Amino acid sequence: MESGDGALSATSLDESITSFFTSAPPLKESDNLRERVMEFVELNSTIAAGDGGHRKVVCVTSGGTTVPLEQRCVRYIDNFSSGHRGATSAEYFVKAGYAVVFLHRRGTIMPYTRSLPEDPLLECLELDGDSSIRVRQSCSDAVKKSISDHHAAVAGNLLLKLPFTTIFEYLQMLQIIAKAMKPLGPLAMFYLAAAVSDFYVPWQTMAEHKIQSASGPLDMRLVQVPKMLAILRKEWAPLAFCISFKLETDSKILLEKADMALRKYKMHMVIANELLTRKEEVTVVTVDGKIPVYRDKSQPDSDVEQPLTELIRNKHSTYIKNTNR
Ligand code: 9Z3
Repeated sequence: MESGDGALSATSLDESITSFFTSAPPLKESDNLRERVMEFVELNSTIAAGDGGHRKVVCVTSGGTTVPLEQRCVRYIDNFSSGHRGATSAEYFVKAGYAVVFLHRRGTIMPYTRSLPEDPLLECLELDGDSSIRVRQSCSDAVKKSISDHHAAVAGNLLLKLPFTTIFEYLQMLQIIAKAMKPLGPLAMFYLAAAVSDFYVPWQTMAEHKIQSASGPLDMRLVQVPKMLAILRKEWAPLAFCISFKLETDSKILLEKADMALRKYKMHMVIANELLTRKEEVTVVTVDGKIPVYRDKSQPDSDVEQPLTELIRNKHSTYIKNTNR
């Protein structure tokens, strides 16, 4: 059943969530994933942070989810996201002392690789005689920095990288991560930058084999992906600080849609961004008002994620203080 604005009523939403999870192909190695996340969370929850409290943990989601059209998938629908927002933000959160669960689309930009060329293996390495390999001088500084920052993050238990491809994997993994982070209460944060499919083909109605073009035009029914933000806030991790992103290409509807998402899913913040300007500016939408955040254009290597994550960290700290009172 749909309410006036095209949204599902609470009961229908519950039903569509149950139906999504029961019909999704089971996540491979889900027990192993749960154990790894729980271990990461537990370990970090015992570590004291500089501010006198315990270490905060953020789940950063990054990259787009795919919607398979066939069970033995040859074709799929994709959602645009290079992974730049998520990877860059993850680096800043680690630098600020957060432990980061990085739930990312396989093959998209990873933390600490931004300053490397597109094909680092072939572009940064060269043969040194017949049996040795060395780093090209031109790449040397960038490679050293990437390796040492990445090593420090992983060795310090500040970065756990978990890849997904499909919408089924993404939502099942998000549920596992959120439930594992629930005991952290307000110290947990969700920074949901992944571009999540709005429509999917339910597994049981999906063709098993490659769809044949000889059968004529393709007629296929896509079902709405239930919005998991509501259940994340209500059940999976009710005390966590939750930030979702709203992407539009039409600036006229962007802020209104972000405001709707904030209220409807009870997010603490919605970050509104437009596809073309997303690297220059975003607007942080909260119940107290809208804050524009810009990249510092006077600095050639600057990015919008630096001021954005700084603002978010401050809001998160205030939230923790207010929640613990
Ligand atoms: C975003 O809006 C991200 O900022 C971008 C980042 C995907 C634009 P890049 O990875 O781009 O740096 O290339 N992510 C959320 C998009 C999304 O699917 N939001 C949903 C919606 O708009 C709400 S959960 O309905």
